[in-house]
Amino acid sequence: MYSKIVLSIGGSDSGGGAGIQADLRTFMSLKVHGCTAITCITAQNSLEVTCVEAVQANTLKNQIDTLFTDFPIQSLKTGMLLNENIIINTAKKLKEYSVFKVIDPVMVSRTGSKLIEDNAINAYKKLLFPQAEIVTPNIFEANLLSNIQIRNENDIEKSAQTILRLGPKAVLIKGGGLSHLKGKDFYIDKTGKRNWLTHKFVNTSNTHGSGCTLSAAISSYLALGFNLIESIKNAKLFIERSLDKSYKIGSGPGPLGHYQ
Ligand code: PXL
Repeated sequence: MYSKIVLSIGGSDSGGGAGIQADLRTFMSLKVHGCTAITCITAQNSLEVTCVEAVQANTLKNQIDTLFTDFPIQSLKTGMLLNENIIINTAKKLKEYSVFKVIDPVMVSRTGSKLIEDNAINAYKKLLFPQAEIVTPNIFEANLLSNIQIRNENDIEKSAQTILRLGPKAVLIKGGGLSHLKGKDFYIDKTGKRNWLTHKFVNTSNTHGSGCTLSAAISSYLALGFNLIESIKNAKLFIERSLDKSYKIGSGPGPLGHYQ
């Protein structure tokens, strides 16, 4: 029990639904030990993000180094990195550590909140994607990363190919932002594998933090020894179960129910 260790590098969601709070609940549910390096603090509820403050560069670096000095971490995920500076510092630090890296390029939430500064996107592409085991954008993020307007499956496949050329070993584009593609994600990797992965559609508006939960679950299964495709399939089943148990706490979309 809890013999594997996973690190989440990302932002705090004061509402407890997304960000590192969702990641920690995922890690606990999947029985891996979760630790965190916090990049920024958001003030938010289910309707809006009202304020964001970045953590100082030195504090971020120290969180990462201090953890790796003592813990045999198997995998990590990055979530909300907010700005170019944080991305540059994180990428530099992560080069020193050879573990599975799941990069969730958090830029726009599914409800449309902007979670990154505009000039930061290039740093993601240049510095973090080449280190990634997998990159997991939603369709809005895929659009920004590939400059391809996404309306259908064909656009998603083209966008995934473009993002794969930026250097990650694999790309998973989450279709959930398009109503006819809920639960359908497109996978492509460097070995030439490509596949649409589907899970049961769960009819709920309580999806806040589903992207964070998916990347946290993929990194957990990688730490537990599953290969990448198995990790994604297991993570999608976990999302399905968590959506089944999602609940409403405010006026907007509620969080997933990770406890099962
Ligand atoms: O869902 C992406 C996300 C990641 N990290 C934090 C967030 C959100 C969305 O609200 O608040 C901290």
